[in-house]
Amino acid sequence: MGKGYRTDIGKGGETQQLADKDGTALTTNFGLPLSDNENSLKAGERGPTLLEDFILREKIFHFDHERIPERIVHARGSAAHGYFVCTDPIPEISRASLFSKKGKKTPVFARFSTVAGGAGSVDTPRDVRGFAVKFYTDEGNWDLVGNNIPVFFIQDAIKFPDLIHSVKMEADRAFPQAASAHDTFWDFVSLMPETFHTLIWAMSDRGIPRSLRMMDGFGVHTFKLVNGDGKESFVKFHWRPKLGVQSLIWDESAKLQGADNDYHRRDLWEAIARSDFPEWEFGLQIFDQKQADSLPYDILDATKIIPEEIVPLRVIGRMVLDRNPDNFFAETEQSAFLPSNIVPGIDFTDDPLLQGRLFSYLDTQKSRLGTTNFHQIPVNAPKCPYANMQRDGMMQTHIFKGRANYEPNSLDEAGEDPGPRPVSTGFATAPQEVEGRKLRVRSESFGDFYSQPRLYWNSMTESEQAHIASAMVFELSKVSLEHIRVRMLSQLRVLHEDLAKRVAAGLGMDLPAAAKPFRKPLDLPVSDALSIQKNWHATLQGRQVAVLFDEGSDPSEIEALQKAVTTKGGTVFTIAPKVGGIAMKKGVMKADGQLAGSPSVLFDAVALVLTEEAATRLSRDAAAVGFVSDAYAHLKAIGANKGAQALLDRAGVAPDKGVTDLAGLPKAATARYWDREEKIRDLA
Ligand code: HDE
Repeated sequence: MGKGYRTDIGKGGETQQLADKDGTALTTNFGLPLSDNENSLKAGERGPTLLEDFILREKIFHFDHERIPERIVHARGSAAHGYFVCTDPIPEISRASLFSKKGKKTPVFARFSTVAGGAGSVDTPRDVRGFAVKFYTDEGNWDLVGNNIPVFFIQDAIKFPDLIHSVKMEADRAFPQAASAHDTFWDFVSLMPETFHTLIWAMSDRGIPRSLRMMDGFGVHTFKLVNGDGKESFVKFHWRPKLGVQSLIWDESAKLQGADNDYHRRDLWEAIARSDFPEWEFGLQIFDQKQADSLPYDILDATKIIPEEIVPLRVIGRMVLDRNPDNFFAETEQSAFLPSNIVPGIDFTDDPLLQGRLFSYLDTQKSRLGTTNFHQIPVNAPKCPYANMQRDGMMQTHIFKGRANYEPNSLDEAGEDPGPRPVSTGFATAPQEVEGRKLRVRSESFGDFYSQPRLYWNSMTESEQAHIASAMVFELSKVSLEHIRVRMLSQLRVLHEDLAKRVAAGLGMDLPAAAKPFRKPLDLPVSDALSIQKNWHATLQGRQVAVLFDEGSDPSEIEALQKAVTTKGGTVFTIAPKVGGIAMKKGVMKADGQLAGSPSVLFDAVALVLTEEAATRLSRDAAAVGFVSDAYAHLKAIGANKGAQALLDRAGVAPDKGVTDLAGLPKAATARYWDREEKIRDLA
């Protein structure tokens, strides 16, 4: 019987686990040591509980208030600590201290999120992903609160509440959760063509990332960089994952929602726990006013990208996430990101979406974290000294000394501490000429809604185009009001006739007349940088191979595969019908997972190491057949030994480049087999 095992409950706590000899004493919140954590105070052994029981009341009172309001958007998130290191200093462009020296390290906290779902919702819906990074610089916190898609749905902050109301669960019925495939979202977007650029990104494979470690990040808005002489440049911020961008197949992402609700959260946590640290390059697109004026769109419009072929990325640093949070609530949940947190050397532009965000994020923290002192929560506090005359408020934890809570003061003349004062090197807004009439309008330079989504469509591979068209068919098929579908089709005709035709055919609807655009779309030059498939990293790093085995399997075949995969940076997860131990050709082997609970959607490639007998037996098991047929349908590499043939046949696997013997699997597992798709799925 283990230490502290209790057999005799009910006598008043004398059999509890005790910390008398070692360990930490259990106390109330005010330090009173407790002798019993099992029983409330009662009038008589079976009698009513007494109001006097302050210990019970304190415990329940605290528990009752454990939850705080979740974020109104981006509620579902996962985060990690790490660092940013400058690899190419840019003092001639920005005086920001974190970019000043090669090798300079700045601690960071990064939080990734979905947008629409609640805090407990699934990790793999079709959605934009948040990509928020807090840099704890030596001149204050800089929060780059971005997304994995470089553009946003709307141009002006005043439309944000409407956009979010439309995409979240519908107001009367409270469904669907974490999904854009419903009437109100498509009603809104079909009426607002400025949404189309972000919409086509979200409908593409970018909307269903394989892993948080395999997503781009973007600052979205144009910002300013300012050097020590006050010279300004425009900039767009980019994060590029070391593992390359990878995405799921839609059917896979839908199945993952059942197989592992925490698929992305677990993947991030486990990678860091095994020291396989996620990493991104930090790149800048730097340009000046002249270049900005030469573009056929407005750099203040957050629905536009500047293709990398026009302004290339200059990589100046990298971010490594190397530490999981110690406590989810204290750190991830209470982290507060503010686009208004900038540092000397970085400044805002007049992008009307950004300008609205500068208010919203500060404001929302008061309702979420309950106090104006949320900056004192450790994850939010700067790591450099900070001091001002802000005082008091709920949950004040600083004990300020002296009388200097106003400025200017002359208390130093009386020998008292005068407190902090402004410094000449402190932040100064980049001066800018502003004149004009007060107007509630949208600039005409923001008026082209179709050219860039068309550019995106034209830049995709055939397979990526098929995914976009099919995603739109899927989503619009869930729209019950026909006039919304018709309106969307008429809009798609302006975006691209081919896309409109394919979506109409997929829905089984006639093409309506085309919408009348405010400005006729341009045919912009294709940007290969936008395609995931054209930029695929053929690597095993970060990828996981599942190995299915059963009675009689040869352990040496599994070991050889394990070695080949791990030496190339991949990981292996073994699966068998039972986890407790399987009698192998030689000895007994325990699996990491049980077959029914470890479907192939969780892995990047699968291996079958089976005897003929086991393969025949497993051909009658739906979990085994589904394991193989799903891997095939999700365009994954399948490696099999000779014995496994019966299971391959039963699962309908036809030979192609992605179906190989065990020796060929480590190489095959670096890819997905897009060509296979037309053989197994009707795409739009
Ligand atoms: Fe946000 N957004 N947003 N957003 N956003 C929030 O702030 C808002 C926008 C983004 O991990 C909220 O602290 C407005 C663009 C991320 O904690 C809220 C507008 C981009 C996160 C808010 C936008 C983002 C948020 C909710 C239109 C990419 C999660 C909780 C003007 C550049 C941060 C919170 C985290 C969170 C408002 C548009 C990214 C309500 C008003 C564009 C990554 O303040």
